[in-house]
Formats: sequence, C-alpha cells, structure tokens
Amino acid sequence: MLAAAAVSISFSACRPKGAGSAVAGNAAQRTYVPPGQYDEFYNFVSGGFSGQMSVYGLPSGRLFRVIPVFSVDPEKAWGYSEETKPMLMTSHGFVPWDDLHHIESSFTDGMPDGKWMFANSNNTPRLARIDLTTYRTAEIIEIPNTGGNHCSPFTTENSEYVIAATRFSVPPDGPGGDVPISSYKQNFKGHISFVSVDKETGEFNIAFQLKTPGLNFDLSSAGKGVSNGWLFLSCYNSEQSHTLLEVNASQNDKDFILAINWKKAEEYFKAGRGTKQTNVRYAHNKYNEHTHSATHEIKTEVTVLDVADFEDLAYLIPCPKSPHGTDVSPTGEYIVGSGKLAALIPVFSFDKLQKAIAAGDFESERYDGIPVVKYESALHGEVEKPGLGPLHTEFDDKGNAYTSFFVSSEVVKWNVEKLEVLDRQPTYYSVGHLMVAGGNSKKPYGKYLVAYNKITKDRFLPTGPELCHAAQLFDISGDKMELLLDFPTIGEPHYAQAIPADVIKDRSLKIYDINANNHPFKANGEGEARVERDGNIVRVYMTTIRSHLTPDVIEGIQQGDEVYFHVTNIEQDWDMPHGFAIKGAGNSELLIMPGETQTIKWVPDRVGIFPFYCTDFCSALHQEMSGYVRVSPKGSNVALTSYTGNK
Ligand code: RUQ
Ligand code: CUA
Repeated sequence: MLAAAAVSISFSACRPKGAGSAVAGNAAQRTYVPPGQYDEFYNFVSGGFSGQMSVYGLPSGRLFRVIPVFSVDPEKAWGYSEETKPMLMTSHGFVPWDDLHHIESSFTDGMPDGKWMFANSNNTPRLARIDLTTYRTAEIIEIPNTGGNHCSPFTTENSEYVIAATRFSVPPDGPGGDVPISSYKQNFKGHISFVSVDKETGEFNIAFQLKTPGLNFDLSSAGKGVSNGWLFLSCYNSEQSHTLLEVNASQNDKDFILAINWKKAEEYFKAGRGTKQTNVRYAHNKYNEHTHSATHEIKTEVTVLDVADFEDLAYLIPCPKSPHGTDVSPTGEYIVGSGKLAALIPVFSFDKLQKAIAAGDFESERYDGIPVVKYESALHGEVEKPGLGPLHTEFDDKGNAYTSFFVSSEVVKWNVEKLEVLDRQPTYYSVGHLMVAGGNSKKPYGKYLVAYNKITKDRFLPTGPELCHAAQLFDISGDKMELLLDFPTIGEPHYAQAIPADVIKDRSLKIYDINANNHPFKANGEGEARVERDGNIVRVYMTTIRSHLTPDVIEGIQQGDEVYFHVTNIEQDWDMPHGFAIKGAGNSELLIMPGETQTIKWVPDRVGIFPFYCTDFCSALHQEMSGYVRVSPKGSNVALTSYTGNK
C-alpha cells in the first residue's frame, strides 16, 4: 500500500504540471476485470453529436456496443436497410443525424427497471426508446411546437411520462410562425411535452403539452418520493432576448426553476381542459420485432394546456444565474439548481416550496402570468464557494451530492443536509455531466462516479486535431473520491446511466425466433429461396446459414433494375450473425441476426458479373460464403434463374 502510494507520487511528480496522475495506488486491481469475467455495472452513455448511445462496462471501461439512435450506422445497416429507414423519418423527411445529449432509464418505483433507455435529440426534436432486450432503438417520436429538445428525456417515478421541453422557445407550429424575430416577447412560447409510456410495450404517445412563457428550458428532473407528481425545469434567458444571448441572456441576477404540478396538469388534461391543436405535424416511428421492420406515420394533433390559464399548475422559483442542471435528491425533498454563472449552489426544499405556495408567499409581480415564489421562502440553503461553473449534480446513498464544475474542472462532494463541501477532485479536463451509479434514483447504488469530460488534450496519445472525449471513473465509497481510470468515449458524452449488471443482463435476447418472424419477404428455409421479377423490381429471397448463401448464382438481372435482397438468417444459435454485401451498392452491408430478415436495395449501374459475400467471419469456410449476380443489358432475354449447388 505504502509502496504503491510512493510510486504514484513520484510518477505524478515527473508529469507536466496540471496533467496530474493522482490515481489511487491499487487502481489497477480495482478496475481490472479479468478475461472472461463480467463487469459489475452497465454504463449507458450518450454519444452527443455522434447521435449514438454506447454501452460500457464498469469498472473496466470496456466498450460493448455502439447503438445508432438518431444516426445511420453502416455496420448494422441502420438507416441503410429498407427496414430501418423509416426510423429516421421526420416531418422534415429523412434526418440521419442528431445531437443525443441525455440518456435516462425507465423507472419502476423510482428505480431503474432495466426495460428501456430513453434518449433525446437536441436538434430536430425527437425522443427515442432503446429496448434493453435487443439493444436497438425501438421507437422514435418527433416533438411538435419545439425548437431544440435539450430538456429531455426526464422520466417520472414510474415512467408514466418522459418529459421533453424546448430549449429554444419558438412560435407554435403552423402558419403563424412567420413573425419578426424581434417580436420574441409577444410571439415566442415554450412547450413542455408529456410523452406517456405504455407499461407493457413502452410505446410513446404525446399525451399533452404545457404552453409556457418564452423561456429556454435547459434541463429537468421529475420529483420522486415526497415530490412525486412534480417536475422541476431549469430556465435560462428569463430576459427573453433573441440575439447575442451570451450577453443579453446573462443580465438577470436570477433566472428560474419552473415547478410544475404534473399530476394536476394530468387531471386538467383528463377533464378535457386542453385545446386540440391540429396544425402540427410530427413523426412517430416504431420498430416491430416480428415483422423486423419499422413503420413511420405522421401525426397531426396535440392537446395543449396554457399554464397561465390555471392557478395551480406552475410556479417559478428564482435561481441564480442561468441555471443548467436541476437535480432532485433521492428522497425528493431537495432540488439543486446549478447556475452556470453563479458563485454558489442554491438547494431548494420541496416542503418549503409547498408551504410557500399554500401561504401565497409570492413576489409582488408575476412573470408572464405565473406566480414567482420568494427565493428565501423555497430555499433550504446555499453551498458556499463550491467551485466555478456548476453544471450537474448527482447523489449517493449516504446523503451526499456531487456537482460537476466545468470552469474549475473538478467534481465536488458536499453534504445535502448540511451544505458543507467535503471533498473536491480535479477532472481532466472541463467536466460536463457526471453520473453516480443510480444517482438519479430513489436509492442510489453509489460506489462509482463517472465524470464525462469535454476536453482531453494531453491525456491520451495524440490523434491529430480531433481528440477523443473521455470518461473518468472515481471510487466514491470512502470519504474522499479516488480517481481509478480514464477511458475514451464515443462522440461527446453527456448524461449517462449505470445500472447493476444483474438488473439487466438476463433480459438480453439471444436470437430471434425464426418461427415468430413475420417479415413479408422472409424465406422460410432454403426451399423458399428464390428470385422474382415484377417489372423492373426484382426481389431476391435469400437465406444464410454456415457457410453458404442461397441462392448463390443469380442470372437475368438487368442494368437499372431495382433489386431487393431480402436476406433471412436461418441460424438459431446465439452470436451467429451473417453479413451481406454486393459490389457497387450505394448504401452499406447488412448484418442479419439469427432468425431475422433484413433488406438492402441495389441498383446495378452496368453489365457484368457482381460478386456478393458474407461480411462477418462466421465459420472456417466464411471466405467461401459468397456468390455471383450476372447483370445483362436492359431488355436482354437472359432468363431469370437462381440456384445454389447443382443447378
Ligand atoms: S447538457 S454537459 Cu445536454 Cu450539461 Cu451535456
Ligand atoms: Cu456467414 Cu461469413
């Protein structure tokens, strides 16, 4: 122990100043997961501007999967196969990219239940549900009346709703949107969407929206425990300025946390008090595990309730200064506001908030019709001198909070009741989000904290101008946080979730049951493999099994035909995908899981012989798993034929 500490001290002493390596002496042992053994936690991490979600193990930091959500992925043909293209459709058409900031788990009684991960897209406003049996994006819904869905996806205690609120207030959808931008104060509105989640299937539905003044909603947390039924959203730009926000939205000493009584809002909605808005257009895309295909539809109606029309729905709490994270403690009693430009962290008390509301303890002036609770009346207290640029807060199982500080590049531990700073550790560098295992649940697992850093500079081998982002793993089981590990991440990681492996791992699907495959172009065994022509559309019903494709000889295709390879993997063994690729295809490969059917479109642009092959090294004779298509000129009389083995 002593020797290890001495080694780490002398090691850090010869590093350039500031690049610190103050790593716990036995960090290697504490993060080493021996070959063949499992990690203790799954870590689901947002991929930021990569549009993906990645799955790591903790404490090892090993990367298991990268799941395309709002992005195309040629490895899996996501967005390239005919079956998955509808998933990326929006009211603007096919949108194959987005900025995925936040991952939040589905909850049962305030605890992650391992069913789904929810994800937001920050640019073209969408919400996604990722299924934790298949590790695929199962559903995407577009959010109307919204400009930038940053304040999302925050989940209520029993996943009744996933919240999606607009980062940029904008005029509501429809023809009334053509207004001068300088008319912000009259015409720009915020909307908070309550997207319901079906208990069994997880299916989304925009139950209702709340229309609010033109604030910018940054982040949010649903109440839990004592505050279950409430929702807290941080708001910046209370100035409602529309240009040079850097300056103009930093004028007010305090912005707000908006407290919403969502149970009340739900009551009003169910009582028919909302207004139907019928000039919206938003996509709703679902992936069906039996047809192995996605569907896309456009919806045209949403119910809106204006918070200003109701006395007891919404209250503003002043919060210094351009708050970013708003985080609710495990009991639900404390609400932490992290003002990006504030020199302290205010902690509000739900109990005091309720008393202030009951007593009408408000500022003399409303804000655009909404009562403003007096700051002191809702305040539990302030954490003094915590650091610079607080962003996000998570909680452990011992009454402590952990806040990330972007500007001073550190994570700070403090006691929630006593508001005392207990420890601070540097991060390398400029931490954005941080995450404690279960740190947003009713009973945090504690043990680990991960800092997700924006800048890595000298932490890894240089790779040109573009460097990786990174995560840093801390052990928080003792009094002091101990840095254990750095690991690079996919894209820009923002929020993440860590869930014990035991909650999730047995849910994982191994194969798709071939008998439950209802794909309209499935080949039910090699006997059904065939090629059919309908005008210039040719459908190849193909099967794969070690180590041949059926058919593997295809003739009678003509230049300019629209050829669809519907490939069914008839294996029923775990971890036995096959791939499919053909020369000149303008999209990607297919990677077909056992029991699944997937389709790639190919339009041959010239005559000749086109080889195709399996792309996944599946057996000793994988290299033999190939075939040929003969392409003849348009109008040729070469007969359409196909076979494998003897003709
Ligand atoms: S927000 S740092 Cu979307 Cu903090 Cu990521
Ligand atoms: Cu199938 Cu390689």
